[in-house]
Amino acid sequence: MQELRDTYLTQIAAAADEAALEAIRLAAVGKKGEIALKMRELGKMTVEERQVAGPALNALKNEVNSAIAAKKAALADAALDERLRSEWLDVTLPARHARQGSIHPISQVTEEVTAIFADMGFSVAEGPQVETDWYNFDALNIPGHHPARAEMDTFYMARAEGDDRPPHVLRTHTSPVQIRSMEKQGAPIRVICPGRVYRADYDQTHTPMFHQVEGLAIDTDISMANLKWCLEEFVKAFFEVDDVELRFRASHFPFTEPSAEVDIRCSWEGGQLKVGEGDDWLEILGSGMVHPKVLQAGGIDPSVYQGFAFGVGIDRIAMLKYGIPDLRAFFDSDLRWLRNYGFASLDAPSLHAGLSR
Ligand code: 2U9
Repeated sequence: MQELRDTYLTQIAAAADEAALEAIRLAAVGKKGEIALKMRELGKMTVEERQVAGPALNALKNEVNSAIAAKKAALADAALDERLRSEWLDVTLPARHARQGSIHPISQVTEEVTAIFADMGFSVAEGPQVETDWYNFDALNIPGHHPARAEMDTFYMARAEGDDRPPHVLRTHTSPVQIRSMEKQGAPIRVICPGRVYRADYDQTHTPMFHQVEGLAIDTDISMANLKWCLEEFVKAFFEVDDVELRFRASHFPFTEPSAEVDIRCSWEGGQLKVGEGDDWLEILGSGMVHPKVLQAGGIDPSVYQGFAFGVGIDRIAMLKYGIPDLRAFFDSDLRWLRNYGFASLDAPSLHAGLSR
């Protein structure tokens, strides 16, 4: 009996894990374990023998059970200690460097303008930045001899030597996209075309690449009154004011007749632009009724349809809305100026990536 006790207690002390412990328990005190077998033999003993062996076996069973329970608790403690040792986190370490970016003001303003016109039923169209001279000029009533071609400071693409076709151009406005939309979908049409445009011009207020949004609405009963209402709604929404006053100044563009430049009433108190009040006027866009020749070039019958069009310089209205004084800021890769004008960083990579956007 003593031998049995020593064997089991030694095995229990040496058990490496719960599984080993369970195997010992089954072999020792399980229903078919060694102690149970010995208990079954009690019946064959004399009364005297049984009085000694019975309590001894019971005591052994209890002792083995308690040794197993104690060892089980010790193993659990050791496992917890091991986890505490290996799974610690040093919260005092410096944070991992997160790459930071920001939405570009031009992108944000393009989205703002697009959303406002989308609310008024305009769809968005895009087109190539390298255009034929037909789409960029002729279709827009700017023939080869027209002074506007020279004035536009066009970038011409080189042709292969011996190729006498007229060169492609970097589009000088997004108007070609509207011609393409007219050809593709016909009238009626309500479309806005945001995008990059190019003119060989570089000074304080001009960069060789800049951004426009142009709009076009064509139907059987479109007038300048519709144009004015649309632009008023746009200006109110864009500058986030309840009221605006628009002033149409007669102008000239080859692709519209009549044409008007549009000013908004404003004040410049303390260098800060306030739209809708004050005694100043600020020019913000050009517009007009689409020239019949342009409708025709886009495959739309000018005796049935008429339409309005407008063009806005995105860079310019972005500067006005966000108080950005210098065009060069748009080409600066330093994020500090963006934060200065209130452009928040894009979501930084985080532990919750995928949930936050
Ligand atoms: C089609 C027909 C007519 C688009 C128009 C303007 C007037 C205009 C300027 C605004 C500032 C260019 O970026 S800017 O320098 N644009 O004044 N744009 S009407 O007229 C169109 C366009 C497409 C088929």
